[in-house]
Amino acid sequence: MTSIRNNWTREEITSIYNQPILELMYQAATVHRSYHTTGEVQVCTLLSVKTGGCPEDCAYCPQAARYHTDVKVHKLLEVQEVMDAAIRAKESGSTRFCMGAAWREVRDNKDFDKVLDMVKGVSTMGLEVCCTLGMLTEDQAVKLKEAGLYAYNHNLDTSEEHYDKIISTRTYDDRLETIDNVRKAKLSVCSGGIIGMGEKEEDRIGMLFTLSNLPEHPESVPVNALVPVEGTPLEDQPKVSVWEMIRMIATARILMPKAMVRLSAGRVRMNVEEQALCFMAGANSIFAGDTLLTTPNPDYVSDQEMFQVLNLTPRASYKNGVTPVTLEQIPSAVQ
Ligand code: SAM
Ligand code: DTB
Ligand code: SF4
Repeated sequence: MTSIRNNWTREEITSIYNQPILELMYQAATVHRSYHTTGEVQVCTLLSVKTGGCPEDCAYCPQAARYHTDVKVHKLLEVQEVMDAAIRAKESGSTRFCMGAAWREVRDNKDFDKVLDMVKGVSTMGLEVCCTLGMLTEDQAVKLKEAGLYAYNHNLDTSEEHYDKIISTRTYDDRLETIDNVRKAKLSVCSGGIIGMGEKEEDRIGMLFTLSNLPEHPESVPVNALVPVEGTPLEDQPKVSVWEMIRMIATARILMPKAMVRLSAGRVRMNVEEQALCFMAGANSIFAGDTLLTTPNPDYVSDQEMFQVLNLTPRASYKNGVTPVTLEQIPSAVQ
């Protein structure tokens, strides 16, 4: 087994990334096999619990209030609606349920209390519960943990150098600080990014450099291909090729061997053969369900067919040994 390292240099990452593609895939597949069960894929479901109207200016995002997109703005869902969606996700085979909110940051208000109730409810269903709610303080991260949250998603999205070309309303350091707060609360960290936003190859390498040199690697690394949405500044970006996705996934796999590398947004524009190459290159997680947060994703039937053709098996929840929370374990303050 290769060792886990947090001292990768840009030069090392560049030479891994730029290997001939078949060599890169072979190296990544070898690392993958020594750390994970081949053919096992984690199936996650996303739910947008608060949609649109976001004050941030992320150039890729259909939910930013300042861009005129077709996204239907929706206030925070009711706890029961979320519970029903989680039951459907579980019945369709997902083991992780991720709730997303179009917020800049979490505020200590009634909406946050409602999200804590959602987390409390979903975590007792045996699903790994994840949230992505924007910036968090350590105190808020602890409250989420106490409510039964398993993981928190907070993407770096791109390199530090490219960041201000994509977002001006927050900084890279803000992002890193939230990730640190999530770690301090002993939550599992999910952090990755998007390719296809006009960044250079050095930016993709730069993002992997930051992720793989965090004091602890994220347990999940989502690799998203930009979904260009009409009305956003990035609406006309060309489609990323499968080879670019493979290079990102394979390099992430080699740098962060234990992480779940998630083939995230963009699957809707990939055929089964292309997705197979991504699994070969070390991807071992997907989002299932016909919508991501607001944009389309492959439907249930086509994913079922893909799992059969590629002999993939869904990964069980809490496989790393952490057991699900039960109601008895939740401190009374949040019950
Ligand atoms: N507002 C919170 C935040 O920004 O952290 C949580 C929700 S935000 C929609 C979660 C992630 O979705 C972003 O960090 C970005 O990586 C991804 N995302 C948003 N729009 C996307 C798009 N058009 N294509 C690909 N990924 C996208
Ligand atoms: C992640 O990295 N990708 C997901 C999840 N984490 C939250 C979100 C993808 C969103 C794609 C655009 C949309 O559907 O709105
Ligand atoms: Fe808001 Fe998140 Fe979209 Fe940025 S990515 S506009 S913070 S919802």
